[in-house]
Amino acid sequence: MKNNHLNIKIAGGWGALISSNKFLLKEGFFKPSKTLLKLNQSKGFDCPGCAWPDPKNKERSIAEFCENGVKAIAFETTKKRASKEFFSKNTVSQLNELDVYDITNLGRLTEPFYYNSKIDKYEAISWDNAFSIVAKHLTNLPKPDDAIFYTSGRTSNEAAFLYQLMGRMIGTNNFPDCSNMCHESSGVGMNESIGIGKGTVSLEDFDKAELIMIFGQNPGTNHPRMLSELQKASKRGARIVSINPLKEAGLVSFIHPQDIPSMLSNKATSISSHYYQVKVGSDMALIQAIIKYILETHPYAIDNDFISANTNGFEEYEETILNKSWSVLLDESSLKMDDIIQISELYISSSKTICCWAMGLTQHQHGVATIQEVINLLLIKGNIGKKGAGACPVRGHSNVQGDRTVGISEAPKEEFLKKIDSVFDFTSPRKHGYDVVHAIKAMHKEKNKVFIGLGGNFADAAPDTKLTYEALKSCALTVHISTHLNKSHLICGKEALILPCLGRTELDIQLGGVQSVTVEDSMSMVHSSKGSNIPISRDIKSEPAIIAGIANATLGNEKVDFLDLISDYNKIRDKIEEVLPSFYSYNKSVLQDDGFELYNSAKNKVWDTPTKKANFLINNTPNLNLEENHLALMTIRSHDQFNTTVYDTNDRYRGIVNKRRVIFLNKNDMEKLSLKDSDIVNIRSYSKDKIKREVFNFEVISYDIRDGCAASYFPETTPLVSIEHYDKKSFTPSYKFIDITIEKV
Ligand SMILES: Nc1nc2c(c(=O)[nH]1)N[C@H]1C(S)=C(S)[C@@H](COP(=O)(O)OP(=O)(O)OC[C@H]3O[C@@H](n4cnc5c(=O)[nH]c(N)nc54)[C@H](O)[C@@H]3O)O[C@H]1N2
Ligand SMILES: Nc1nc2c(c(=O)[nH]1)N[C@H]1C(S)=C(S)[C@@H](COP(=O)(O)OP(=O)(O)OC[C@H]3O[C@@H](n4cnc5c(=O)[nH]c(N)nc54)[C@H](O)[C@@H]3O)O[C@H]1N2
Ligand SMILES: [Mo]
Repeated sequence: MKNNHLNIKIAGGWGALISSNKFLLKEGFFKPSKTLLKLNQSKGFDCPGCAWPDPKNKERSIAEFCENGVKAIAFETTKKRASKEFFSKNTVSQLNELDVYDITNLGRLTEPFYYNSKIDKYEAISWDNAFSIVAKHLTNLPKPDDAIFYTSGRTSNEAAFLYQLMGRMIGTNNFPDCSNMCHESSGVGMNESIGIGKGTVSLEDFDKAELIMIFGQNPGTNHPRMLSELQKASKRGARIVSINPLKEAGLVSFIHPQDIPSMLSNKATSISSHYYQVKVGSDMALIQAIIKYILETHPYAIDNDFISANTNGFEEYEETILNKSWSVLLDESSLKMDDIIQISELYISSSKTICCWAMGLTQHQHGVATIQEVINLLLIKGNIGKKGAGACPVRGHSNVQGDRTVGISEAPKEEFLKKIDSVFDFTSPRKHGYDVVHAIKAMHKEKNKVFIGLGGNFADAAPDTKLTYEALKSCALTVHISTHLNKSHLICGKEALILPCLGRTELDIQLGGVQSVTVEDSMSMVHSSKGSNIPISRDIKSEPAIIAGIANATLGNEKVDFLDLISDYNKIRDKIEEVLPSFYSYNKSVLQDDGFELYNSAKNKVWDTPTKKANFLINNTPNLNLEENHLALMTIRSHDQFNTTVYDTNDRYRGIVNKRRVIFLNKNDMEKLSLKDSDIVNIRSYSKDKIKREVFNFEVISYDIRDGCAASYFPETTPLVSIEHYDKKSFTPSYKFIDITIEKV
């Protein structure tokens, strides 16, 4: 049986160029193309795609974007509209019959809409009426904690800061965030280990690293501009080790679509020098095995000076690892001894190593433990706080890191709350709030809550789809501040509102003139973003203006004059600086071409932990054994989607054309299960709550994926994710390890 899906091993190249043009044409070529010239330029706007940083201004090309950035821009500048005419023709029940591609391609929202449950339709409503409905609910809450304020990471620092202020003035810390489903395990794990929840590398470190290890990440699709750094590193002879159950084209080789000679000669650069296909979830044991091998056979490779000056708990950690049996570790790590020796020797011989990771490590029940093991690996050779080395959690949404920095957190630090209290003269609540998992459980159990979503698509992003839908439907009011129509708008509370907002590319004019916002990338660089396109409708507002409208209607202007703050966003930034001194001279610094870098303690070998040292932390490896004929399913992104937005139904690097209901399987597993390519199957998952969760009619695709593992796209397979399976410290759902069986239809 010939398998076409194993042959695509080059990312970028002509395919990327052709695809970019296709998306520009689909959405009306001229406007998106013109918009692209401002993308990621110092006087332009920040890409609404991923959080990968921009090069220094003088090194930026005129086209500082990737194929998937083009898709994001084409999508935002689309001609399609979800307008009042559109809603008058369709009931919410009818729209709910559509699949995720159809719903997310209905277009930009043009004015505020209120759900009329009598006729099951959205109808236009004025902004003032919309704000009063929200205010009526927020002022009549039985208790402040009945309000839930969700945030998605595209929101600017300014909007996020106002949002958390409003929520805390109402009296709650209920700020579930897309981060809870994403890099929370990195934040929680690193905070305990090294006293900061952010990465410790800059873009320049990629020019110096001798070894780059990439765990559980698919940069070819999700951070395509990272491939340029990897390409440079590979060309100068750095080793790149990929650890991934699935062979990802972007990690194999790459042609930069803006490199004309390479395009003409079709000459690709190899990206990974080494590729290890581990079983899903086994990275933690693998790292322990590497460390054990080094401790046993090459103890001289350990950086004892660094360890004694900077760390705590090494002896105990060393003893634990040395006492672990090789047979157990080998079994758990899912690789052969030869592989472990090879990776260990690469690590030993490198004097500067960067470890990168994304969702393949964080979205597990042992996500935090795995991240702490990565940090242990870096610490044994002093690879934190050194040029060319460090920890690189590659963030998702373009401002997910910034939102956290300015206060979107259900578990805020006391120091932050104290500052908020003194700057704004009120007492903010101290009780920690709900993360995503606990918000769903609370909405489901207690009913009649008020749910507000600042961006995002909670209904389809959160785990356990059926339960999440029931939870949202049981709310007294659901409100979504959004650019495009999505499923969350169709899973209505008893009352429901859609409040449409400007996108990144659009001109934002307030009383004080044209405004810009600011964002923080994955490497702690803060810079400004200014849209210039004429907004798609006169009746949409900026995110800060919508929040100020709600806050003003709910809280008045006695303590904080929200409407005055949004007249000129410099005023919001001044307040951010008052609360967070690391934003020193904020309004001036963001005007610099490259913005400014926030202070990063770990990078300076200052360890902001209770021990004042970097901590070696010991965690138990999980039991990942499955019953006979069960597989571990990871839910992943296709090349043509941005989280729950499906731009198109192809996945070029994996050879998938015009379909999404597919499941990637290893040939040996297919043989064992008597399956062949193109068979249609139902998938069932198993969880400790014993609830039967199923999805139907997926096509089998044989793929270069590790045996015992399977992969499929979300959100189609999210109904399989149990609400009970999450990391007990970060509360991140286990989207990457779902115990499943497959049944042929
Ligand atoms: N174009 C585009 N860009 C995006 C996004 C998008 O949807 N589209 N989303 C943005 C967001 S919010 C995020 S968080 C990032 C996500 O970026 P990624 O984390 O790259 O996204 P995923 O598709 O979840 O891919 C997870 C990868 O981890 C591997 N993997 C799964 N489980 C394991 C495991 O147990 N161990 C190891 N070693 N590997 C594993 C999978 O094979 C896959 O290659 O991308 C951001 N950028
Ligand atoms: N099964 C499974 N589920 C997952 C994951 C997984 O790997 N597997 N990954 C998780 C991860 S990493 C993340 S980050 C979450 C993502 O969760 P979310 O951030 O909630 O979801 P998105 O799909 O990114 O949100 C898309 C919506 O945001 C709105 N939007 C777009 N741009 C803007 C803007 O500029 N402003 C405003 N206000 N709204 C805007 C649009 O209406 C669009 O429909 O999903 C998680 N869910
Ligand atoms: Mo994410």
